[in-house]
Amino acid sequence: MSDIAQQENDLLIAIASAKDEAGLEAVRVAALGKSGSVSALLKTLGAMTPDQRKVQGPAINGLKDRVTAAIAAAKDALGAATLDARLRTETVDVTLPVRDAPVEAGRVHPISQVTDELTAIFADMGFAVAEGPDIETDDYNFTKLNFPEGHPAREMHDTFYFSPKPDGSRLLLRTHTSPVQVRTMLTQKPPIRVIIPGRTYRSDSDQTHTPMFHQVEGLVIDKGSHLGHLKWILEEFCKAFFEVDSVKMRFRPSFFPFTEPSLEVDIQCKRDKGEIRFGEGEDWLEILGCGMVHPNVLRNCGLDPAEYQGFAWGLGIDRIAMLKYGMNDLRAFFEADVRWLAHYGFRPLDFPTLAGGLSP
Ligand code: 2U9
Repeated sequence: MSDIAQQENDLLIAIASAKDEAGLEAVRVAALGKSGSVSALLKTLGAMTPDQRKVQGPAINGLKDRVTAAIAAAKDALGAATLDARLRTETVDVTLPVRDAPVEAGRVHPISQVTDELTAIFADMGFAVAEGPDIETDDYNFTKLNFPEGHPAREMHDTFYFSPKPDGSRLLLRTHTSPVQVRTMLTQKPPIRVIIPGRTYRSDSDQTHTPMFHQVEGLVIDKGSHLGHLKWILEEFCKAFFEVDSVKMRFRPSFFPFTEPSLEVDIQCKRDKGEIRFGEGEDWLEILGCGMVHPNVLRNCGLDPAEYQGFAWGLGIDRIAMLKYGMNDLRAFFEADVRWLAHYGFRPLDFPTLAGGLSP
């Protein structure tokens, strides 16, 4: 056997006997590396005569090509065997608990949670959600709602005004979500059943007031709607929201420019060591305001009070969130402290529904 044939034989045996990829790599370096045996043979070509090179060139290059191909094939085979071995030994325990994903770590703010809860309750009664701009005109925020020019009720709202325009008119940050009802009446034909949750603004700040706060207001306009309907809706809402079987409600006369008659509503509760429980007890807690839509407001919004009647109500979302979930300082709602949110926030996938339960 020639030297070249002998070397090929030895190398093919070494390649076939390599037990793993590291062993195979050692054979490759010993044959094809810079100081490898095949590389050494290739280097001898330079010192040969042209006739010798004609014979030895193809023989040595053929050796190099066959050894290279054999190493590549062995590498593929060893790789497949390694993968097989890993697949046989590595197992996944599908019964292990899932690690916290970002969606699990994040928390829903109590205001968003309570807004979702009350939207679910009113949607179940057939109400749609309406929205409108935070920046409003004096006309939609006050005039159409029967606040006469210079009326003290305008001052009571502690309004944030923008600088006057050249014509003297001033835009403002809406002081209630009521302008959205005005916009709804001006653009939709009755029957109307809407709720409007949203941001509202008044220049006021202490433990129970923040310059920006959240309201939800409701409006029903139809032929023949009356206070009995309103009382039923509010009672059903309170039972569903506070998750109790019965609530006692007390309706007291009040005044709002946009409703006549106007009423303030208390619900029965029990105060116990700083905790409030609903559906029991002998105490009363004011929860919302309501009334029949004032005929002037209906007329201002293009409706004939002889044909259509309506009722409306309004309540503070922040306040009912504090009551339901036992938070006592409203300012913490807006400080964006993730530790507070981790404590008081809600899990994002526990979306409130009437069927599945409102609160976790
Ligand atoms: C239209 C007609 C009537 C909405 C109403 C109240 C009574 C009310 C307050 C509760 C606490 C606001 O967040 S709060 O300070 N709201 O008492 N809101 S009736 O009445 C309307 C609204 C729009 C066109």
